Amino acid sequence: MSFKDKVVYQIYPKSFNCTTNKTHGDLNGVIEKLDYLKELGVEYIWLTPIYPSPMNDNGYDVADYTNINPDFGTMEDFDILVEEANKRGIKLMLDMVFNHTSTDHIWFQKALQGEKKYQDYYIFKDNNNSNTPPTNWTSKFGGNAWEYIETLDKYYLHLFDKTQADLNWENPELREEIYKVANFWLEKGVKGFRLDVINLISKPEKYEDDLIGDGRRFYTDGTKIHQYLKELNENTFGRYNDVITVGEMSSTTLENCIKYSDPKEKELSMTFSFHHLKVDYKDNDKWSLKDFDFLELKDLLSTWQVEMDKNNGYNALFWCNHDQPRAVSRFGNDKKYRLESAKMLASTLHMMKGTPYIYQGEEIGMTNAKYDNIELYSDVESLNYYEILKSQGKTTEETLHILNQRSRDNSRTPVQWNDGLNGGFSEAKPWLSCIKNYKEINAEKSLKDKNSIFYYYKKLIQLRKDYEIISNGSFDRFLENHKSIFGYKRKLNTEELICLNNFYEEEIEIEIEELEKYDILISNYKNTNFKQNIVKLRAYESITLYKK
Ligand code: TEU
Repeated sequence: MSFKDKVVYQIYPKSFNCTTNKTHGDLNGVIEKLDYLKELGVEYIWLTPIYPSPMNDNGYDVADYTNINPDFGTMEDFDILVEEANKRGIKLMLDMVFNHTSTDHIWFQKALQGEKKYQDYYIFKDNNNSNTPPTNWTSKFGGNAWEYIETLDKYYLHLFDKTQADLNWENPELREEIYKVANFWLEKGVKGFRLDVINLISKPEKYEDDLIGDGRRFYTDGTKIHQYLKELNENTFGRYNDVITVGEMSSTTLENCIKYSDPKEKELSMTFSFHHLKVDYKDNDKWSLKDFDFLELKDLLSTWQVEMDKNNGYNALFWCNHDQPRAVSRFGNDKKYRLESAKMLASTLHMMKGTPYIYQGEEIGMTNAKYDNIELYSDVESLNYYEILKSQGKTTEETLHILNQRSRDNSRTPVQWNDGLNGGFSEAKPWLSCIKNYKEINAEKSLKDKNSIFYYYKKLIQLRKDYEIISNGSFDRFLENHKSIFGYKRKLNTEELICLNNFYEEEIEIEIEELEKYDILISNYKNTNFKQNIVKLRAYESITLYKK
């Protein structure tokens, strides 16, 4: 089954659409918007976790893998969602959080009560009267990665929040439990999985302090990771020929991603990697700001395009998700050139080889929340880092300025459906405040305007289905060292495609040989500015040329 001409839409249910006038979205809210998604043309939706959870990390702290969080609805609602989506040619992908569970999970609760069987599902280490954590590793959300349990006189590992305990994949019994979970959902008609931080599941044999880093080098792409993925594949989704999988790979390498996604390795269909989304981290630190390094961005994306292709790997393509700030606010201009830059970013990504992912609201050009008060933030990571940054001596103002750009809440705000109360999300006050610009930026308005970002995405999605060169052509760097244009060429037999994207305001002229032989496949300005062999690119202009 080929999925390479299809596009995935990511839904963060808590913020997508509410049908009960509560503070958060629900599964019926997704059902209600299926026609909207069909109109857009996406053929998969990925739902971030919908399982029972204390929601300390908005569902990534799973308390029960095979049920539905009552806040989102019932199992019956879920079955109806699968059925209704199917009717519209849309398949469902679920988020599988297999690196850790919530500490509310029955397995962890039994471990706490002293049951050895369940202690071995997690990573517990004896205190041995030392009263210091087993290693100095830091949690991804700040602070030490070990939590002490007095009644057991043991520590357990949590690479994320302290209510997210890491699972012990060394234990075959645990692995069997995980297969059961995956098979449960496959039997329900789920056609894809997004595997949360899956490259962190293989922990080292020996636990030691990291004297040069935060510990990640000991557990990222760990020694048994490929073996675990092969076994997971063989025992679950590998038994189907129409199920796709994408692994979220934290701080990974190209070599590993090639292996994760090479079909002959029988691991996963594709991988998310994040190097291109760190080009604005000063000294590789998320909480330290700098302007994005455009040449580095181009080089990273191009290298992954070329190398994955050459070696039989396959990329998932994305700018946005629920952990990232909005791309239009980050790499574009979310004020004067919001329309142009949102479309330009869309073309840059959608003309590449790989499977594009659209994160809810991206298709209407939603912006960062940029809350000006810490009270408005909700994310556990943001709240932790607010304290950490302040304790390092930053002022409240400086700290908020950083959160304005880096907080995961920037993209978790309710989807802006119309210009009514709370952007049409709910009549109740949403769990996370709506961005005030919903009167200007909303789906209803986008649907009425043929020139909107929505219809631009719709066209990109259709082009991928109509032109094999987009899903299958080779990728060649073009204008590699240009300081404001991201250009590349794609080739398939005699066909050729040239994608030109101006990432800045300043007008630029580019020479294209035999320009007259090309047609314009898509562009974000009404008229083009061609003179003989010269293409003039205005602020954030994007043009894709095509030759048979
Ligand atoms: O995210 C993994 C992850 O490490 C990052 O995206 C992280 O949020 C960021 O680097 C911190 O700066 C996944 C999920 O997408 C995320 O929402 C969860 O919080 C996390 O795993 C834990 O399950």
